[in-house]
Amino acid sequence: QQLVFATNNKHKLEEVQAMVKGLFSIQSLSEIQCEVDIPETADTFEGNASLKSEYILSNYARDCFADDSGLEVEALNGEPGVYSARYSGSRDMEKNIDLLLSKLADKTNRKAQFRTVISLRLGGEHHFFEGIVKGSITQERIGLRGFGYDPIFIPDGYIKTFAEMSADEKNQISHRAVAIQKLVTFLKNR
Ligand code: ITT
Repeated sequence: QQLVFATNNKHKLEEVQAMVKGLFSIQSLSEIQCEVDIPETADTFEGNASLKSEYILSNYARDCFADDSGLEVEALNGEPGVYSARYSGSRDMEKNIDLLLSKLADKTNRKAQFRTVISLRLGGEHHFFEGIVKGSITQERIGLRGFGYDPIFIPDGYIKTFAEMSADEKNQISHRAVAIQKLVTFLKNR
């Protein structure tokens, strides 16, 4: 089984490649010579994941999946949510994290969750898989690994951020791991 993974995010690609090793094989967008930044104009994770997978299906006629994800902060009514990649208006994660921490500065409720929605296009069918990990937002950045909001997110039951974990450790418990596990189970049962 070979699936195209419709992402331009090399961190997502690395994480998912490690998770599905030996189970199925992934082709990246660069491997199919796709250089486009697929437009994400929807206002839900499902909508954006669906746009990304649909682009590959209609332009390359390939079975594929896409991951749309983000951080949802309770005290900010779910922000940054689908706007996680461009919360400050640019893709600069330093600015995005600064903005988030400043909006939370006077808040005692630091609860948040990461959410991933995967859209799978397989043999003309369309399926979604969701993964959520609950946790809390730190006062400042801690740790140098991972990507995105990892330095400010501590998953429930842990005392360190995703950015302090090894890739293996994050890949055991992350939102993306939960969604990919559901995808793997689905593919196994076919
Ligand atoms: P593709 O759309 O090409 O897959 P992207 O980076 O634009 O890549 P999203 O639209 O799904 O991905 O934006 C998600 C943003 O949420 C991402 O840029 C990160 O800032 C953040 N994010 C997603 N998963 C994360 C994770 O596991 N750890 C930390 N931050 C994450």
